[in-house]
Amino acid sequence: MKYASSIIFCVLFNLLFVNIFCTEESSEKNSETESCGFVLLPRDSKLSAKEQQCSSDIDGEKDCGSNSADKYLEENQNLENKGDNQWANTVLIKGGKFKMGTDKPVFVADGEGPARQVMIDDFYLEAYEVSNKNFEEFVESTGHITEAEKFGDSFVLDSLLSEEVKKTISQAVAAAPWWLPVKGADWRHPEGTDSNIEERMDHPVIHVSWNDAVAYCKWKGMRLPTEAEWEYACKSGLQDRLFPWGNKQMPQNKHYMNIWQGTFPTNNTEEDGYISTAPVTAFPSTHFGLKNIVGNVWEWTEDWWNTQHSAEDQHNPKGPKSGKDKVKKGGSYMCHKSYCYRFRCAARSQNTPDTSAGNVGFRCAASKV
Ligand SMILES: *[C@@H]1O[C@H](CO)[C@@H](O)[C@H](O)[C@H]1NC(C)=O
Ligand SMILES: [Ca+2]
Ligand SMILES: [Ca+2]
Repeated sequence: MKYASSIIFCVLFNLLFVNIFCTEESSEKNSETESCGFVLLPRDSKLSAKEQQCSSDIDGEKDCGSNSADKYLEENQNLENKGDNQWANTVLIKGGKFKMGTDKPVFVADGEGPARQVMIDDFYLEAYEVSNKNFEEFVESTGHITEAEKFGDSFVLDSLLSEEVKKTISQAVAAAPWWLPVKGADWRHPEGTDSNIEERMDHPVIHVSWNDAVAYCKWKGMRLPTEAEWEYACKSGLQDRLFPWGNKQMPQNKHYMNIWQGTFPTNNTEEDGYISTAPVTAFPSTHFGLKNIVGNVWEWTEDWWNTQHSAEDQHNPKGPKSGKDKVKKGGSYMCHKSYCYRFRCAARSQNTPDTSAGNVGFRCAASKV
């Protein structure tokens, strides 16, 4: 019972969280999964309650055999295996069949299920999230102006802001008051005008919208991965596992990704070494040679968001023809199992294509011709 209620509670709480960007549109929406009506729930009581109720361990399953996850990850790196690939730091993901989604969804309303058989063709995927350095090259060569720069603000986690910047902010996101719309926050100024990226050129670029991500990938002669490709890459050829290395969040009690340790949103104990973003090269590579595919920053995918999926077999599915939100995958440094257990490969979330925030980035893909 405790398990069931904690799941339900987490679902509710997470709906609050994932929908924070659309508070203005709440009146237009009516279905539960899309609604931002959850902003009406009092948040204070939820916070303390979820900490108690959502803490039960839902890893649930045995890990992937007795082999060390480390060994599995390191032995199978194929970063060197570039083949006929023209892009640096890109891996060839050999296609195959896999189970997309899960029949054991944590967040039913997110459309994590049902599990369905999906066939993926060979494709290329960048081994790393796109870094500030990469993005700077793009901006210097194209003059691209990001949507955060056009709008003049972007969302930043409150605890990362200076007191000076905090003082200037009068509004917060009702359902998620730790998100603050910060004037002047953009990819070069991740925490607003008094911040910069000088020491973070190897960190993932943030405050980039889906539209910005598409422009970058086009410039590289690439594209965003489909959700199916992304998830196939994340699952590393494993059947029905939570993470790229198996089912344990922390094999051998070691950190394999940049997420949140401590109590969200008040106390980040930084046990994995990072309070915010980590370099795109941090943490072990997955079986397919990818870094930070889960954690660090969320990654935009090509697909429009919906939560109803056919259980039929599919070949290179591309999601719905149209929609309002785009799918993002992998979770971020802000995710804690207690409220955003979305650093699992099958987990998903969404934002409008013009949304930007301090925990969303991307990596590019390309078809194998
Ligand atoms: C944060 O959590 C850690 C570990 O539980 C604790 O030792 C520390 O005192 C907490 N810090 C704050 C500011 O609450
Ligand atoms: Ca961290
Ligand atoms: Ca990531």
